[in-house]
Amino acid sequence: MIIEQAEVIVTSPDRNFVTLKLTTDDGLTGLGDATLNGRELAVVSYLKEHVVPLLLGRDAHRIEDTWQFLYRSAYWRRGPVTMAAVAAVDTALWDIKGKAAGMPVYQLLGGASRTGLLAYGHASGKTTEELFDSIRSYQEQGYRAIRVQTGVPGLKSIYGIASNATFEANTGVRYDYEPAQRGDLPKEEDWDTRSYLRHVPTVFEAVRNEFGPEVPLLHDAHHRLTPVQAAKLGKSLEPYDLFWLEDVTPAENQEALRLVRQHTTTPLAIGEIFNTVWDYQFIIREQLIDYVRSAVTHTGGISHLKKILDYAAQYQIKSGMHGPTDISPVGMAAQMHLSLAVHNFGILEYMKHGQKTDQVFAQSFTWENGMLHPGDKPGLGVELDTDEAGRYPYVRAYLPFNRLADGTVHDW
Ligand code: GCO
Ligand code: MG
Repeated sequence: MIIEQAEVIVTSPDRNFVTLKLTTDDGLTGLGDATLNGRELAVVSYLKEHVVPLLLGRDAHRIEDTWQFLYRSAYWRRGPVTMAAVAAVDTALWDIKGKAAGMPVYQLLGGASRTGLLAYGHASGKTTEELFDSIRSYQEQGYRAIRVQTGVPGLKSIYGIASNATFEANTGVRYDYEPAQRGDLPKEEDWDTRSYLRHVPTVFEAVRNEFGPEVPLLHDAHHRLTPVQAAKLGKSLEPYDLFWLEDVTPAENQEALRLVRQHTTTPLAIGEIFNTVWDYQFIIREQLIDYVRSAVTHTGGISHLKKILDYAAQYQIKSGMHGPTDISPVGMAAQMHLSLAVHNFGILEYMKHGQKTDQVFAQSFTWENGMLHPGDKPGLGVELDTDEAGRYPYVRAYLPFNRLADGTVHDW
């Protein structure tokens, strides 16, 4: 079980993905996702230049020791680039251990705590009519829980809404599937908080009237509000009984959530851009959130996210792992195994990848009646077809950014 080979594979079937592939002297392979949307090549270089040389010759069984070694020996701790690189190594080692044991990774994490994983999909529409069609189509695909993102009158383009047909035809990309746009420069979007705060509650009222009280609804404010604006939004959405309201304030300031929490009983989710337990230390201890949004890919892997979730469990806080298209099939598989095993699972985001991606990554998870299951193949259950991956070289892509009407850059 000595690591003999470590390859960093970059491929861009429907979007960019970075995958670490480890091979041991007895021929076992393990995969880890290291995709950091819009900054992919920084992680490639971190892995290739600084991590791969440290891995060769190490015992692949020593997952915790390798994690601690990579985290502590760098001296420069934390940060999305470092933690995505550490995550890829950790995930690949769990994959290898599962294969060595002949067991799916969830068995090594304590076994299944449930039969399947509730997952939510992304409905969106510029108008209420388009939104309703989108919600219906997600329900037809079996989704039981649905995230609702809406256009705002006066704003041209906004986070989470499908691009228009012309854009889609020109680029082959639908915006609700992929916010990162291929091209040399990031796309500029516009933002107006007052219009947004006025409009969103009216949309949720319309959705509840049309689809009834049962369906779990979610919404992502994507870091754009001040604490008092966030509190106001949470309060105004209370009648519509959201499953969660996500990322209401910019994530750096954990204390902002105190004010939000004092004013609303709408459940709060945060953390997709956090990368260690230290980012959660205060908000979990003070019980300021209800769901941990971290993905395995961006939080140091299965080992570290499990520690965050065990800490969160003491406060009845549940998992709500980040599962957009920029988490690769390897990252999604890793978080399905972890989600199946931990007691405090809440929900999993599941956006579905494109066809080309599914050809590059052979997967063994199942999706039935709105529930995911990682499957029972040894390890993570994902294999990468390197020939197929080689057909799609890296394409530069950026996430968009926001400007207010007067030209000021705003949080995206
Ligand atoms: C979500 C996220 C994504 C992010 C994207 C950035 O809730 O799924 O907010 O849409 O914007 O993953 O890379
Ligand atoms: Mg989000």
